[in-house]
Amino acid sequence: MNLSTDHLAVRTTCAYCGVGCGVQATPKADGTIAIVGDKLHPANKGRLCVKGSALGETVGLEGRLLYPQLRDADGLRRVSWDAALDKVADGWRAIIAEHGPDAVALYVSGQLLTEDYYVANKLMKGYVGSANIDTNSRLCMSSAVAGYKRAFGEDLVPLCYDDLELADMVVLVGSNTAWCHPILFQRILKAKESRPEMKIVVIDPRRTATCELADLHLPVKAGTDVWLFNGLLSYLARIGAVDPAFVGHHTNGLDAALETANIDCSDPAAVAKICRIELPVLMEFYESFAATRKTITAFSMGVNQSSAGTDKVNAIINCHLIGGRIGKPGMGPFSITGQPNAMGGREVGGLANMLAAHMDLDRADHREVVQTFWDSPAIAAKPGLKAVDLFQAIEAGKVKAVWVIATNPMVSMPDADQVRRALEKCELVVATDIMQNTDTNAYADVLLPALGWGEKDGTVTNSERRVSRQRAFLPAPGEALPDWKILSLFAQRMGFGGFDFCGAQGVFDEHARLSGFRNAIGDVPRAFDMSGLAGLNQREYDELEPTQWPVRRTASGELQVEARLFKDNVFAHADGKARFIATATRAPANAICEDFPLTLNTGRVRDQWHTMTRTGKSATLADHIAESFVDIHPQDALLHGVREGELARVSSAWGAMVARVQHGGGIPRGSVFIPIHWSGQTSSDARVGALVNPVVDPVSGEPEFKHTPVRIEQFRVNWHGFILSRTEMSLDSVAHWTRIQGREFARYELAGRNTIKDFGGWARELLGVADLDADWLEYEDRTAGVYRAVHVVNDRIEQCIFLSPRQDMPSRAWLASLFVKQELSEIDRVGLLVGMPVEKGADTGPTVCSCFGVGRNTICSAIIEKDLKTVPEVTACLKAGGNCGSCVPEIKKILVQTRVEAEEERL
Ligand SMILES: Nc1nc2c(c(=O)[nH]1)N[C@H]1C(S)=C(S)[C@@H](COP(=O)(O)OP(=O)(O)OC[C@H]3O[C@@H](n4cnc5c(=O)[nH]c(N)nc54)[C@H](O)[C@@H]3O)O[C@H]1N2
Ligand SMILES: Nc1nc2c(c(=O)[nH]1)N[C@H]1C(S)=C(S)[C@@H](COP(=O)(O)OP(=O)(O)OC[C@H]3O[C@@H](n4cnc5c(=O)[nH]c(N)nc54)[C@H](O)[C@@H]3O)O[C@H]1N2
Ligand code: SF4
Ligand SMILES: [Mo]
Repeated sequence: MNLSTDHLAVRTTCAYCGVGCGVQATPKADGTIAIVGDKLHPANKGRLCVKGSALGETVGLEGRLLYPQLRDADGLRRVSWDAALDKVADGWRAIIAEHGPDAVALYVSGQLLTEDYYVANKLMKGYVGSANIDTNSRLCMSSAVAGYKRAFGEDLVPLCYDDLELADMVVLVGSNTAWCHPILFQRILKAKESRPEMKIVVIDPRRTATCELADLHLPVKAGTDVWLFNGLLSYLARIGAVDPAFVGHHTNGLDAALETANIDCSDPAAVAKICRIELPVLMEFYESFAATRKTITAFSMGVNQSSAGTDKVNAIINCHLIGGRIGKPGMGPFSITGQPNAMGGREVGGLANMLAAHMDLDRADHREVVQTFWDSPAIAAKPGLKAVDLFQAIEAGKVKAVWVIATNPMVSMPDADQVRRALEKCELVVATDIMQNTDTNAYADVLLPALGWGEKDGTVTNSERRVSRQRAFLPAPGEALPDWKILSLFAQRMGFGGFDFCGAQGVFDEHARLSGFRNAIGDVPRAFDMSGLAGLNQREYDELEPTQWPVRRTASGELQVEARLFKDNVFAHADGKARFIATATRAPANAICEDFPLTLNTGRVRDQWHTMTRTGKSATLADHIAESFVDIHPQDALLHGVREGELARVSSAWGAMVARVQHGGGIPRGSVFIPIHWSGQTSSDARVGALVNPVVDPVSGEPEFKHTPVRIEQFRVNWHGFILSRTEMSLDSVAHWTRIQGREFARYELAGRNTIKDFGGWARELLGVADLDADWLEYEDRTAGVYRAVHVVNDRIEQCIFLSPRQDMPSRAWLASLFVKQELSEIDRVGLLVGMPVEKGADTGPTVCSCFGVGRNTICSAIIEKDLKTVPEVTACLKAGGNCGSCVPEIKKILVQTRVEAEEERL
């Protein structure tokens, strides 16, 4: 019998980052999903990073929100779609009637498909008649959008990915590309392998994994990028590295920008001092930039998420304009987008200050175009509330209903405890999500179930303006519906016409038509033009190949695509010219002080996605970094009385959290780094958003996520411990816990403040093992305060618990390996009692290569025993690093460390 399911393979697009890799998903006969990279997709050409490779582990229905629910005094209860949507529509109608359309709001997400996003925007701006729709892209891309608009007149990312391979120098600013955009990073590395003279520069206060393979790292002092790039502009002008023809014919404003830059950035020595970069390193960067025509400056959240974010973006663009490094292959300022559809959101005008199809809210002619096209009863005439202002207006009672879609603001907003206060106060909170339990859903009055990745259909646009199809390969679970459909059903209930779409294809068609509708009114045509994709029928839409915009049809019907913008040096401002923007330097909004002497920097880790509602389901992805941590310089740790491996409480003027102290080796003195991923679902108190300063950039409204003054102190506990359990636990009684997904079990890291008198009784109660006849192995050393117990059912390990006053606990990797065994051996039982593996090599150490599950100990032993010297040798020996390559920078670091340590031992 032929059990092959290859004929079921569906080509779709990854659910995660803005690289937008093509994925081929094949449902298997055993119910699992095989995931491989799509060789035909131009973004990744068959490669996938570890998150993409693990997509199959995240599509299960555990924890899914499957039915509409309403909250009443007794909690949530399941209701019909009709009842749920009536509740929302009645609520909105009453609030609008009494308080006007600005008393309601949508808060949406760059993880919506373009079709969903389009309908949300049309609903608010054209029918409700308010621009109170903002998106989590405010927290992400809004500074880049504002910077591009100021410079070019339209939000246009001029490059394509191929340019990264054509460049002679790639400058990565505030971007941990190796971890956050792994496939782009690998494309850059591959290019460098074949052209070693290609230079990679990283500008980041931390020495990140991205730095491991860079030629030059500028550990810029957080928040000082404007000084750095103003200094570069000043230097380029001074040495005559200027393209006078380009500047003269195609730009405005150089003199003013230079004058501003020269105020405090004309002396490289002074810039070096402010930016805390050694002068020779700074000069090497300046000289290389001047000498290299084909230069790309790619930037991400270290630039955007700042109270000077928009100025940082323009300071970078200025340096490209002065030498005409734009519009040609291999050069330009490149904003790397975060979410899978950050760009689609920009196309439909998802931000509160934008109109659809790259048109402007504040232009009457644009409003007229959009309203005419929509034939809508209203058109929002003034910008709506930006994310931070929106939640403040909710708390102040000005906005009385909010509908949150595909984002988790209780975790991801700055001053996240303020979001809680706002949601508690809000009259009507609606949340559309794919998961039942999220920190935000806990405050919703109405929960609406959406289709998730693998079930829904539509398009996303990646960082290089490439539109790709996400295609369904799984049946719709429960009563979940596509987001565009939920919004359309709601709109119809509100009595609005214009929402009877036949399907995602119908929405896409309308979006594509609007982009071409009276595109050239007034002045320069808008570059955002997808009119070439208008009129696709269902089959053509289903078969749509990844396509970049602008895309138009020639007179003979051929598709005409532009991979790069500004080839002819025509920009989108009315005069066709680009603008230099004068960017005056200013320090981050809140300075450190006696009470809060350290700067908190926040960001991502390699194997988790945002608030972990999806990646948190994968045991493969949990292996790399299991718990939240606070990375701190060893000298600062000493100064503040915290120790590596122990828990610390970090607090700011806004809130507090607890995480484990680590010395990652890449953090400068005076700052700490904490990842953003842990929520109330995965840990008792590791929500870093609660600490973050809600100050925003004055132009873009983007919060300063990378620069909050904090202090750190010991989090005192009496005991440490952990549990591995096949059943889920509730640990409210424990002072600090983190839940980590394992294979066939959940792991809980614990720390307690209580004094345990009766270990056995306490452990049995916590694990719920009341039966005294249960197969229960136990060891207790009262005086040392050490306790361990194992609950065995049918010779398989069911649960285990280990407690100690110190951090001297057995290897979790070893214990995890026992959970996949059908039967425990005698040697395993002995090991469990003595608290360590009896067999050599059983403890593989923390996972480095998630794809092949290779641990650090295994890699270190192989390096010593087999005398391995290079990453390819490690890969040949252990496979580690041979699939997605995301761990290559870490293997390289381990190689260096292990060989240095071995050498020291030999001497
Ligand atoms: N693994 C993983 N990948 C992701 C995501 C994820 O959750 N997990 N999320 C996606 C999303 S939505 C986004 S927006 C992107 C974000 O991608 P990145 O922007 O690459 O990621 P971050 O870790 O937020 O921050 C980048 C770096 O900015 C540095 N930085 C902090 N302050 C400054 C500064 O003042 N100047 C400079 N030059 N650098 C500074 C930080 O030290 C950090 O290393 O990642 C996308 N990809
Ligand atoms: N401290 C700090 N905070 C940050 C950042 C930082 O660097 N530091 N970065 C910011 C950035 S750049 C970003 S992009 C945000 C991200 O922050 P969020 O958007 O809040 O994070 P996610 O976990 O991606 O939330 C997505 C939600 O949508 C749900 N979901 C998934 N698919 C679907 C779907 O198809 N339909 C619907 N309706 N729901 C779905 C998920 O279950 C999840 O609850 O975080 C921001 N917050
Ligand atoms: S780089 Fe990784 S997370 Fe990003 S789209 Fe590609 S496979 Fe997905
Ligand atoms: Mo983002």
